[in-house]
Amino acid sequence: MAKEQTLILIKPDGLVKSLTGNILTRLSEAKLVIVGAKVVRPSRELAEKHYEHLKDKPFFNDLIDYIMGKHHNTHRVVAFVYQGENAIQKIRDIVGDTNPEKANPVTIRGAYGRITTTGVFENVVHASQTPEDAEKEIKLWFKPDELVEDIYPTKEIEVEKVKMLVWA
Ligand code: DAT
Ligand code: MG
Repeated sequence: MAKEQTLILIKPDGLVKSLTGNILTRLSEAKLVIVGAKVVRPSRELAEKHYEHLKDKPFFNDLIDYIMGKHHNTHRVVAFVYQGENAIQKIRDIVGDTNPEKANPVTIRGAYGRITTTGVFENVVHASQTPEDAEKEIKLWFKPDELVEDIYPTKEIEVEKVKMLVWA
């Protein structure tokens, strides 16, 4: 089997519950390699693109608010790209079912997730479901030079007059 990549997000509930260490320890059971990692403040645009496939669902707006941290008084998500053989399935097995109440209790979502009284699935982590999803998601959350492996084709572009923040 060829090497695969997968995007993992530690969602705001995972962060405010201080679960980062536990989650990374659990994910390390998959024996994969981390090729990208960063803390992100997700914009609404990024959140909506990430969950584009669910835009017609009744829970879409709540889902966007949740991933943007609005339910947890934060605006942080930690993003990782893991690489290795069969990475997507291996990680999904450790992460567990989408519905945290249905997830096996030994999985991350089963152990730490909950459904709020308003019906939001607070399931602690995101993990890509297919190679196509993984490619779309990794390209959304990471720039090519933020990964230590060249996993998708890149191109060089020349830019003029770019505004960017630098240290004052
Ligand atoms: P997954 O996150 O397991 O890949 P998904 O892509 O189908 O699942 O959905 C993305 C997120 O949307 C999921 O993590 C939680 C939320 N969600 C999915 N189905 C839901 C439902 N029936 N009610 C509330 N939230 C739901
Ligand atoms: Mg999904």
